[in-house]
Amino acid sequence: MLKPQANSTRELVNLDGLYAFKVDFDRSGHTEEWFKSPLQSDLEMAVPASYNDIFADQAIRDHVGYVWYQREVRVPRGWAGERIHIRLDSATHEGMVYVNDQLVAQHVGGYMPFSADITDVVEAGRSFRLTIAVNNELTRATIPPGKIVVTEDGRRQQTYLHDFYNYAGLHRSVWLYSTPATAVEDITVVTGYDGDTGTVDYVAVVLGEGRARASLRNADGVEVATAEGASGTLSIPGVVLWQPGAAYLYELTVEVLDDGGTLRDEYSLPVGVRTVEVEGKQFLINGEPFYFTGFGMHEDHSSIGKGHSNAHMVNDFQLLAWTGANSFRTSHYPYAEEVLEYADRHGIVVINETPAVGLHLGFGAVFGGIAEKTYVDGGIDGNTAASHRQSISEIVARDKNHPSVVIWSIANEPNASEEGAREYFRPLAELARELDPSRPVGYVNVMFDTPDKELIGDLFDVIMLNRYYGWYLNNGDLQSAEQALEKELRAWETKYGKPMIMTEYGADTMPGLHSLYAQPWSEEYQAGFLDMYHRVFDRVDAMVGEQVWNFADFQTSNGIMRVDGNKKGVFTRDRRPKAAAFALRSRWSTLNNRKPKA
Ligand code: GCB
Repeated sequence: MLKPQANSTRELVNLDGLYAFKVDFDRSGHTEEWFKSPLQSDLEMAVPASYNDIFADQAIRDHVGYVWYQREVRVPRGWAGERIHIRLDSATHEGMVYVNDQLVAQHVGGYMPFSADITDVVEAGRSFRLTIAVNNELTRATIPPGKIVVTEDGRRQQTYLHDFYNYAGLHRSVWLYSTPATAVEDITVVTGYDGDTGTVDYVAVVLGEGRARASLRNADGVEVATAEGASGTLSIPGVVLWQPGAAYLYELTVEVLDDGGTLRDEYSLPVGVRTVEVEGKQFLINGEPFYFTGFGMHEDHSSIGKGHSNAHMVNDFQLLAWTGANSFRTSHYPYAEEVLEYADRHGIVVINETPAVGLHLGFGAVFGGIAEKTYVDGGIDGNTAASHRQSISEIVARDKNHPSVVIWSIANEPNASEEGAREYFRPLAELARELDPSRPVGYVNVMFDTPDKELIGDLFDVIMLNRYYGWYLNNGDLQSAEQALEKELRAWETKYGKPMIMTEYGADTMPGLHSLYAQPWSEEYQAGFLDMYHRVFDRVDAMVGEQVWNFADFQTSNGIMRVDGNKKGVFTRDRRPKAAAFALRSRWSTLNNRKPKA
């Protein structure tokens, strides 16, 4: 799936800004056909942003169902004869797009782009009414799953088993773009090298009749390789590899020409030449053992919620660099494409995660309900699996060409010990491998599913663990926590002998709370907790990475475990450092992608 771009054959118009906005409180928007006329509402809403924290209105914040966005859009007059498309970079969790009176696209899955060819319903030089209905509902058939409960007085409430607030709306950009009739529809690249010769295998999907050719330019804009055809291999003598911390990008251009040699379409893609492999207990990037440092993150900021903002993104990447982090995980959903593009350009390594979080119905007890069995009809069943397959297919389709992405994480903390887990996960692991044989695949394991109980690790290439010894277990006793952690990590190492990454470890911390003692919630406790984990990681061979939970404090749903959200951030929600940030900076700044010796 190619991101729209402007070039000599394609045009692109950004549709971000203010939209008329109406909340569909009594779910009448579709029956009353709100898309057929101007929305009757005084509210306006900014795109991109979550709408929940924008209005000082509890009913809007808690609304379960559709909200409607609307604006006028003018099609540039020069677009006659082109194919015209509308694209939403995301609509969380379902988007229905109307052009004037007509439904042109519908998509479920809140963190992925979708588009529609609207050539037949719009006209160059004329304007149209764009209406977008966005639904925030999560059910057992969606990824992530959730459940809507109805209170005795008839209010619908959204429940879910994941620890971040269910922000909704148009979180990413909206675009109008043109493509020629003969067009490059998709490109897949896989890179490698032999000695100092790099290879870029490319496969382009071309719509319409034409002759395709490919060329590759280096970072100075000098052409270094060419090939004829819609697929082939480009060879780069004296290749400069894409390395963690030292990104280098070539530019691949695929062109389509007609019989007379006239250019019909072109599309350019940044390409980093690098390899990723698992060998024994090591994780190799370009054949060298790589040690992950960094965080699990969230797309989360005050006011805008999960809305993408380039200013916040750059600031977050600067703070990653400041701590010396070389990687992060897109916990617990795919982030905006701009984030991966930035990581590509700056040599940051990414564990890219689907939105499959909360697939453990035993967690009901933790989130204020009851513990249920997971793999039963009406629970995590065939309907959930169908959406999960869609999530995996879409994340690979969108992100397969990013050199920064080195692992697909297909789920966070699913139930991996209950009967049914293998049956559920085997086809999903196979699907991920089939869609992308070039990258390791993993899932992230929850603390209840210890090596003696866990049933699915052999289906994956890497073992990714979230552990909270010293917080949810052994709270306040880092000595016992250290022993328990080491014992468990050694058991994993013995069981699978695969590379292991700690994808979450962290302690809730109140900024400004200090203590001489091992006092949970204090800044010193958080720093001491992380230190303890690092001592253990440095002693266990198979550990190939550490990603602290979390980069920054973030918003969650209400609950007895959270005071205005999750406070395990090393930075506060407004990105001020806690003491642990300085401790991490001093450890990570000296590592240079290598594990320290114990
Ligand atoms: C976890 C989850 C993460 C939570 C975290 C916590 O295991 O993966 O989403 O936020 O624990 O702080 O409880």
